[in-house]
Amino acid sequence: MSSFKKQDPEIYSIINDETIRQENELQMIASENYASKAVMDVVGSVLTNKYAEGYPNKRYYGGCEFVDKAEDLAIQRAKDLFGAEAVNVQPHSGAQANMAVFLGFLSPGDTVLGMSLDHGGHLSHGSKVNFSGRVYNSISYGVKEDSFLIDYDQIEDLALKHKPKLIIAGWSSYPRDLDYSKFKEIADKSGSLLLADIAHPSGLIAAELYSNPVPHCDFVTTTTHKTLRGPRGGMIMMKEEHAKIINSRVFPGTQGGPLMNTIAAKAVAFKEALDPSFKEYQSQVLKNSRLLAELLIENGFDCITGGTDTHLVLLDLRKSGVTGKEAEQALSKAGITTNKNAIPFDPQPPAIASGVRIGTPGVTTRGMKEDEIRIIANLISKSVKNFNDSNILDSCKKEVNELCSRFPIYSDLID
Ligand code: DSN
Repeated sequence: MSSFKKQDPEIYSIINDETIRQENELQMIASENYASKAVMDVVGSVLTNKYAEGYPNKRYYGGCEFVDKAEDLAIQRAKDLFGAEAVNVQPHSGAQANMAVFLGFLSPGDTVLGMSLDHGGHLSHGSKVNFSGRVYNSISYGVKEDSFLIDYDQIEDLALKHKPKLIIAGWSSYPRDLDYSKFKEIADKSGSLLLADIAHPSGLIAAELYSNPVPHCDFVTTTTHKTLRGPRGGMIMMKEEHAKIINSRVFPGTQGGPLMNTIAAKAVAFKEALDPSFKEYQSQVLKNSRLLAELLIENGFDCITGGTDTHLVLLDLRKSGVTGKEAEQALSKAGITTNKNAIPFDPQPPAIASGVRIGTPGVTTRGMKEDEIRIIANLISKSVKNFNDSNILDSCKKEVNELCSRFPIYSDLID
């Protein structure tokens, strides 16, 4: 990094500050992780200079002989990782991956059935403020009010009533496994195509610790930077029969030049994920999140669904007298980065929210295990319960800094 310190001291200093923040604080946003130095090096490589519109061996630019190999490797490794028939590694993000599916198989005004954002879905699954809910007729399913578990009967009723062209199985804040075979059964009954968005659990799926939707779905989209721990980006897996249309809707349908540096970094991350150590990592992510949920419940908090099958815990703060916003701010002052999150049937608006989403992928990448999760659970409890007490939050922050110093991650990148 020092190569540009003199040239642009302002940006240099901003990156240095951010590196210090990531090093000294506990990153517990469920959708974040710490990518390996190999992944980050490749993102910052000369591949960023290369235009490669098109696909391997069918490009609109010369000089693609090396980037072609990188893209082929990324595709092959993704197939090996998830058992997919066909893969497109070019989407710049998960939302763009979803957009390519919509553009490929739906016409404006067609009906799509996805999980409501309020109940843990994602913006690009039909939210009215997103292209998916503006261009298409979006219908939402949710969770049951008593258990906060997905209501498959409701999905079936809605599917049979509205005959959606596409059903989406996927979430950004639902802590439980999904029954993809049930989704497939419903999609078959209503004559719908089925898309699984595995942006959050894809790392767990690669490690065979969460159900794999690939055998059941027409399309499976994911981001590559959450539990999968690669560079920021997206990917689409699909049945071979859909590959031609999907490829043409990614490029030229929704994107121009692919980010070849990011695609090569995806290949690096997939190689890391194929290594047996990745399975151990994901298994620890799960042990950590389950223990965290258990300890927070022991400390008097409610967790949505009473626990987790994933890398995240969704705290329900309604009975704690603290809003999600207040909890997020208090945790931030204590050096623990999380995000306020709506809970299902939330009485608060999204900008305040009654929940906080807490994920274990980042701290587990740093090597933290059960002993450290015990410390973290206490720090979270203390911070949220004393959200207005700056002395207590300061002392929690000291403990967080001390804990982080025992599990360095990017310390050699700090100036
Ligand atoms: N924004 C991501 C998340 O935090 O879950 C989803 O795209």
